Amino acid sequence: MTDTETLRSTWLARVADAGDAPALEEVRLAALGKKGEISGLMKELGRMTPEERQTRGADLNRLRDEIDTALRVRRTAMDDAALDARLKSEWLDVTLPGRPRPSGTIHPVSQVMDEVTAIFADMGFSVAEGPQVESDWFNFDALNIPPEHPARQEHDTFFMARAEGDDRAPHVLRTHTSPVQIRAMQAQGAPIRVIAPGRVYRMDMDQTHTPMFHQVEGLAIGRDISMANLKWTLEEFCRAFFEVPAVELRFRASHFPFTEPSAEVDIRCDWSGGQLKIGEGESWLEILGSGMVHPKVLSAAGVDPAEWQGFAFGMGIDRIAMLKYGIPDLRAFFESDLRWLRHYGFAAGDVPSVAGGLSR
Ligand code: 2NL
Repeated sequence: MTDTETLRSTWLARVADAGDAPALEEVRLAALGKKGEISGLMKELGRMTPEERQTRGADLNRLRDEIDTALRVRRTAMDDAALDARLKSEWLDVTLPGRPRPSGTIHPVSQVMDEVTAIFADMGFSVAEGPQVESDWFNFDALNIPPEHPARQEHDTFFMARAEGDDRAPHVLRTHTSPVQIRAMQAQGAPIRVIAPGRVYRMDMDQTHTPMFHQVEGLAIGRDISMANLKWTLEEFCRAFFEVPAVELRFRASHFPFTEPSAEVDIRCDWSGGQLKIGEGESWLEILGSGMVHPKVLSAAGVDPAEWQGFAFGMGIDRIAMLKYGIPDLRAFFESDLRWLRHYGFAAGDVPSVAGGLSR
């Protein structure tokens, strides 16, 4: 074996034997570094005769290149192996199903309340809230329901307790959200456009009544607001709420102490096929009560009836929720049955929008 061949097999063996990157670097320095063996041999070329130098120089150059290539190949193999190991240890199955996280749902009443609010907000109504425990005056007197008026009995009112010997009229759990609108008129005066959604209470419990239920009332007062404005507003609301291209409403003369004239409003519908369709068919469904605000109610709220007039309406949220979403039993609404809530509840992302926009 020639000297160069010995060198080659020695150094290539050392490259192959290097166990890791630092060991390989040591081999590189020992062979090709400034003080490395091959570099040392190359320095000796200067002392040779030109003939010797030609063959020896070429041999050493080739040897140096071979060792250099072997070092690079080994280095790349080491890097690849390290990457493979890392990829193996950090392997992640992105197709695995996520861990189930318990999540609640939006109650149909909350959903419908938000939908109703969005539609009326789009028509320029603001939202007002007020206390659920009301004074007798705000719940009744201000709404033209004086003491001894038969409507007081019809309201099946829950009364709060009074201290022994205190014979002022007891406070009540509000039987409607009208007091909220009385308060809004007192605070803001006219003109005003407001809706009052919220909980109301009546001592009643059967197939179609719960002692607590939800109502939304609306009020629009201006200088010349009429039944015509009421009709358009309610038609527009029903069209948007029930998400149908057109609705037909029927105004039936009625009586409420707080409105004059008063009308109950029915919507055209179809029950054939066991499923409710709004806007077509031969049936009528009562959905709300309404009328022109009674002058006495305006006066009680500090608004001059000689200068201002307007409409008001009230509807049951639970009832329109049942109609829109096909929920059969009212009492299940407030039983907090998780299976029911999951079935009829809404996802948090299911935010209401005004369906189809409003026609103007
Ligand atoms: C119904 C009937 C109605 C009103 C509520 C009202 C409020 C004020 C003044 C006058 Cl501040 N009226 N609200 C008017 C007519 C009917 O509700 O059947 N609700 C479920």
